[in-house]
Amino acid sequence: MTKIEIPPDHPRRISLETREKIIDGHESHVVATAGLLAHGRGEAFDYLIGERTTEQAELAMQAAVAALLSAKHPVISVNGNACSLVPEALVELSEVCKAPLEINLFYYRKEREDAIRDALIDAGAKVVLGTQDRPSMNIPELSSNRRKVDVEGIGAADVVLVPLEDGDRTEALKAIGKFVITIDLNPMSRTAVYSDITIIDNIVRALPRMAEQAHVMKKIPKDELHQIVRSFNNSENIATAVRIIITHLERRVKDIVELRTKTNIGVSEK
Ligand code: PTJ
Repeated sequence: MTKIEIPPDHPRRISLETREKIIDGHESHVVATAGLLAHGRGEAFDYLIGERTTEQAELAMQAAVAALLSAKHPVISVNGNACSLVPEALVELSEVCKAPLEINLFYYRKEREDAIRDALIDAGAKVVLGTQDRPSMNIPELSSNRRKVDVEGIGAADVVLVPLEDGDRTEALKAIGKFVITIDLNPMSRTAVYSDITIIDNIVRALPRMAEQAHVMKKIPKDELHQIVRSFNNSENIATAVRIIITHLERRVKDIVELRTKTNIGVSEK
């Protein structure tokens, strides 16, 4: 497969490099074919929020890290897209928060499970839960492949981080009493709406930042961490994220009109 050379000064360099990672992940069976489409949807929403981490997302990340650090049994669920984009950050966050990584796939194929496990081990993971040779149980509320979870992982967890999810499982995890954290660029997705903490940001920016925050926040006493989680309001968080998109779009419209006026684009000679 011929790789494209992305010029260092290309204005969309980061976005194109991230796209290459997803394509590579697809070629090595880490990413499902549907994962390519899910990534495209994420790209579109990232464009709408201005391809940056907002202050609001930073607050949501803080609350999420506080929840992971203060949990009795936190777990990080890993799918193909998350593994292809941020394997090292997943391992780092897992280690700092003592939250095991569990592979949990919507489009299950044994070769995908093996490829994801190998990629996580290459990134430094010592233990990977959720593989077929491990004891499993079913989430009764769910009919998809994601029903099957590791008994020592999501099965026993009180707090679960589920990045880039489909909505059904978030609802099912909530129905069995888990505290659910998600990372989803779409503030209107069912996952975003049903989670306890929704980080509306690109996983490529959010996960490394959360690992960084976890190194600092692990020194905070547990009761203060609980307080950070309790004072976080996810309804306000989601509403603010939608308003940020609206404001960003209004600014973009102004910029576009100004640019076209200045450069005379679209002014035809009559
Ligand atoms: O690896 P599998 O088999 O478990 O499948 C994983 C996918 C992602 C294909 C599966 O969970 C799926 O179909 O998900 P959805 O329903 O398409 O939802 C994915 C959500 O993630 C959408 O709301 C996207 O906007 C969002 N998203 C995509 N890329 C990113 C993202 N959010 C944050 N960062 C991204 N890079």
